[in-house]
Amino acid sequence: MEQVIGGRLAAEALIEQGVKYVFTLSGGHITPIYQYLEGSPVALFDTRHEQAAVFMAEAWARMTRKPAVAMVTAGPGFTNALSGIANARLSNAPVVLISGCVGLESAEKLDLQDMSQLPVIAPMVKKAWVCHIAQRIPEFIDLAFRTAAAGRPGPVYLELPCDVLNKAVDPAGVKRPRSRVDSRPTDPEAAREILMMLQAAQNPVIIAGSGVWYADAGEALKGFVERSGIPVFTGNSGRGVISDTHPLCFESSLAIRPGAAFLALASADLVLFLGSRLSLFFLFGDIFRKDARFIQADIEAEEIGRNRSVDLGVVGDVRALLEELNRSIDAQGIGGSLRSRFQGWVETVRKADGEGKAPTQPLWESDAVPIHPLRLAREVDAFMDRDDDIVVADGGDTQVWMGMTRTVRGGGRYFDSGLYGCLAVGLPFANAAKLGHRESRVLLISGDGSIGFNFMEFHTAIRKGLPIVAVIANDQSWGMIAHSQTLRLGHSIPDGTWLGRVDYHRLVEALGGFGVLVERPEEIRPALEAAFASGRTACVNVMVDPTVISPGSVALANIGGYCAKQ
Ligand SMILES: Cc1ncc(C[n+]2csc(CCOP(=O)(O)OP(=O)(O)O)c2C)c(N)n1
Ligand SMILES: [Mg+2]
Repeated sequence: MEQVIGGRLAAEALIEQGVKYVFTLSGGHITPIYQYLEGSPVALFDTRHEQAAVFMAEAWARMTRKPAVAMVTAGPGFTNALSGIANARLSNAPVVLISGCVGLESAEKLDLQDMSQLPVIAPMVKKAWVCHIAQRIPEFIDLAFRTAAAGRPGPVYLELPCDVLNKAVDPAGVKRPRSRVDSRPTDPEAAREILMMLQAAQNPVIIAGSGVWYADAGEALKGFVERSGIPVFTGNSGRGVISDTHPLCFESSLAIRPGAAFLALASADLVLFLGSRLSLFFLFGDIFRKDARFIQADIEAEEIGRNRSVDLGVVGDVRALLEELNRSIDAQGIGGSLRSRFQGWVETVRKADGEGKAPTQPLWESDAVPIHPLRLAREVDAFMDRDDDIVVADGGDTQVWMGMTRTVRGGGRYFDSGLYGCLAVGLPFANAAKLGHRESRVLLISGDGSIGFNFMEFHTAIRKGLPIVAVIANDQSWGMIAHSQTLRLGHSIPDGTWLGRVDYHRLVEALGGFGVLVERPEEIRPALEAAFASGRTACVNVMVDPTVISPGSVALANIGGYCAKQ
């Protein structure tokens, strides 16, 4: 029988998994896989930096809620991918990173691009493997996909040495498994207990995190919120699982967001914490009352109880739990009494929402020159008003301002770096969003510092025909760090925080895109219109006030508990 090489087995396994894109940057060690993907149903999507390839895979995985593949070459290709993997880990994105490496036979011979890759990445991923046997490559690829998606999703790593990829083997001995588990277990007893606790509560809140999005539980959540009349907040990849425009949704759970979040979270007597984590974004749990009844549901048992003890922990699929809650409310006929019980509380939260937004209103409407960054965020939010619009935010203060402002109308429609806070995600995330949603408008708002890391992804967008619009909030500095230094030291340290004026829009024009400069607030909307109308990859370079300090900078100035001004 005709022999096949390992690279072909890898390519065929990716095709078999139904992969649409492999996000990648080339290298000799992975050419045996490229060779068999060329012309196949799996497209090679090549970026200008391996980090960008992994960020694209992260965004793709977060959008589709399925494993997404990044492929990099041995040594430097691998090390360039690491920041992306760390980001995917903290955002629970099921990224399958496939890396080449030197041949098994040349270990320790001083071969090109040699390094010991597995021990570096093993602690960063759910699981890491080297496949030593060419015939077993399809099994390992199946294992990688299964593991990335199982339980709480997250990145995995598969290393394929180049001599394994080049090895010719008899295809008769190859197993080609494709296994999927799709059971959604929950405990019906838990739903009954939750309803009993709710019937004794006065001021409950629901917090919906990325687990709600990954479990595709948006509809079930909406049904539960409408049945029970409990105010809901969303966080991280959970943003949009219920629309911010829903009358019972009070937008982001971040306390720095103008609105009701701070009051509601700090005064709730019962918290239903669904598929979320008690991270810094909840002051490690301290934002809640100590005596609040705390119910936490998560797919991962180890997550329950992190940073605070719980009154009820439910391990399982959050959609199954919400569906069970909805069934029980209907069966017991208690929806009406729950809704009237919490009606007054909802009014209190609604009032807090209005009062919480009032001080920010003049800043959202500011006519100041240089432009107030909140005015820019508001213009972006108002312009991107279609249900299927996608907004990506990257940067320090820029990301905070946008997070304080964005109205998210659906799941998978708003992306930022998340808890890892890795600057540079913007262009790769936006490119992935446009690639997956050609019919939707995709806008990136990025800090001027952040746009620099992966700037050549403008070129990727242009080459691949992705007409994204990138708005740069240009404060000519690493603003968040400058501001936190000002708060902490009384001044910012220019070496390390000041970048100066750069005509980013002209750089994008030089690459073949559309560029426009904006210096006055009334120019923002026409510039956005022109950028989208151009049908090209566009850069709107907006000069904003470098002196305005976001609440994120205030938090950063106090990081680690240090807050004394010297
Ligand atoms: C990869 C990476 N490097 C450094 C940092 C530290 N950092 C956090 S915010 C920030 C400044 C970001 O500047 P810019 O993108 O211009 O946004 P701005 O704060 O000015 O709005 C820096 C350097 C980080 N989070 N990630
Ligand atoms: Mg900046």
